[in-house]
Amino acid sequence: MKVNIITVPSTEKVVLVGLTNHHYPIEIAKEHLDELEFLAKTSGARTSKTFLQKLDRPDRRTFVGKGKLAEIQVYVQEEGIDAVIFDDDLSSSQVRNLEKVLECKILDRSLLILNIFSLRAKTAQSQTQVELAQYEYLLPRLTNMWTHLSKQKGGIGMRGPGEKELETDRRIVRDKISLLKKKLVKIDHQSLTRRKARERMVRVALVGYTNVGKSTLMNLLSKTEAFAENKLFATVDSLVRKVVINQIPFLLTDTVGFIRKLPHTLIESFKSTLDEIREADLILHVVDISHPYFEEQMEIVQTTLREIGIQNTPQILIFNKIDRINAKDTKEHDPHLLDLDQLEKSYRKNGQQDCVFVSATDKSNIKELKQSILDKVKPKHFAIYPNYLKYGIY
Ligand SMILES: Nc1nc2c(ncn2[C@@H]2O[C@H](COP(=O)(O)OP(=O)(O)OP(=O)(O)O)[C@@H](O)[C@H]2O)c(=O)[nH]1
Ligand SMILES: [Mg+2]
Repeated sequence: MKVNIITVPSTEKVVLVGLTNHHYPIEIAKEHLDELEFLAKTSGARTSKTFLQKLDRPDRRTFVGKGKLAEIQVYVQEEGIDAVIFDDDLSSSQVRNLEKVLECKILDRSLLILNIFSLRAKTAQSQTQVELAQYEYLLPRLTNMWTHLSKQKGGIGMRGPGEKELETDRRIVRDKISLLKKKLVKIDHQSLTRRKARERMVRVALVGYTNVGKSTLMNLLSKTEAFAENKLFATVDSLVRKVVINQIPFLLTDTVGFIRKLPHTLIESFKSTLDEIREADLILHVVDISHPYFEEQMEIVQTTLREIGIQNTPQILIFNKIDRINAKDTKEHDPHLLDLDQLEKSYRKNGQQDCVFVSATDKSNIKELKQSILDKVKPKHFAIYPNYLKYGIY
């Protein structure tokens, strides 16, 4: 059996639904929906319309209120919409209720992210990790997802939703989960051996929100071709390259980007990929400074790092894409944008000693970036190889 949790083929027309309230004022809620639209586009779908409702908390039965639901229903029917995507996680009963009214595919942000990850995963390791995350997502929702999925092409089966079948399917999914976990242990063991076999070298990891330019910087620093693209989650597997600056070698890792509301099952099952970050001696936290909400993105990255158990690894903050805020027309567009000197001062004042402002595409300030990486890597390198220092090899 292969679970093919709802996918979004490129031909599909979708609508997006989110809430605004005192947690998410209208500006922020709109930005979240913009990001959801970018996720949908990355999945290959076309967004026809977005709906935003002012509601303190999601309606227990249908996420949005009755009136809004009726409005969405009319639109879905008139425009022949294929799927409705909600910005927050839906419970299984919400999915069922919404499906009854809207009569089309119902997805939430987590499912969409899982979908993108499964399209992007290239290695056996990341494919297994994503598949595990999908089954883990599915298991608690199986009761009602069953009807949901069984109506759709690529669902997990085509039989009716009788209790007995449901029990059988729960068992099948549980068996599958334990099988995948076993498979992952084996793969993890191999990659651990590989990591151990690497030369003892200082390890540096590129970390950041998705689409900030991590892979572009990786390419620049290591002169390789990591896959970079203006889509979310271009990178799902990690890539490790040896980089040498002024004769000091170190290993640089480029890995999966973070995003708000990253499904927990994904964090769990990507544990071994995230080990690359956990084992790093230095974190390069890349920020897209041209993004209007870059500070919220930074916060999400720091929270996710804490969630995966990374607290004290030294960091360099790399503010990337300065070409976009230097560009005159962007400034006119976004008058609140930013005096870089001011920003640097305020970060230093807040105890962040190392920050660099760069553009990976027009290669500005890359020399400064390399110098600040070197300043951090050098002492660690000589701590591993003290004799080199003693004999004055460098
Ligand atoms: N204007 C501008 N664009 C940049 C810069 N750096 C990267 N980009 C663009 O930003 C987009 C995303 O770059 P990636 O390097 O794929 O970003 P990433 O952080 O690896 O993204 P994920 O792997 O999806 O998490 C691409 O279209 C890049 O060309 C920069 O300094 N300036
Ligand atoms: Mg990338």
